[in-house]
Amino acid sequence: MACKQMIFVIAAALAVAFLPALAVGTEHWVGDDKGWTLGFDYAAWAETKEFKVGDTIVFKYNEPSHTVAEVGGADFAACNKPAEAMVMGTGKDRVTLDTAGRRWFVCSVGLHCQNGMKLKINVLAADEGAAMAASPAPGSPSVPPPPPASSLAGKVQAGLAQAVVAVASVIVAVLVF
Ligand SMILES: [Cu+2]
Repeated sequence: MACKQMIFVIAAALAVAFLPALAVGTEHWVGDDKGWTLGFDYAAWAETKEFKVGDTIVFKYNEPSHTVAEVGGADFAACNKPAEAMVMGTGKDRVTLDTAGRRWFVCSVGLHCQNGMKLKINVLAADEGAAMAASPAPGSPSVPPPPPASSLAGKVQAGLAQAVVAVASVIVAVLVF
């Protein structure tokens, strides 16, 4: 009996410890079932999605009708493809979103970019739970964001924090004066 309970507790602890590591990123098919094509609003499409570090985006199209070139923000705005830009053309190009921040993609064929084949996304850092489990990155604030006020646990925590601060202030005051 005790042995079984022990195994359950260990299994539960392991599950909690390793769940974030097992979490698999989302695969976003650009343009959903329309794919990477002319006559599609990729800005509106991107608005409906949430891109996170670890996710993948897939550009699906009939090659060689289109390409996918990753460019900088200014080149994106101007629909310019610099000579050194990385151009993909497999018809099913996968891009792993390995860092947080903005990324810009255009089709480098003809005037396709000017005609709307351009995608700008903002990649968010991995979710807070995973971020907090990992050691904080250098330069990142060590204080976790305050819990949402709506949650009871958050209110209790906030109350406790206030009490601790109040007690600490009293102790400091007593020691100083
Ligand atoms: Cu194109």
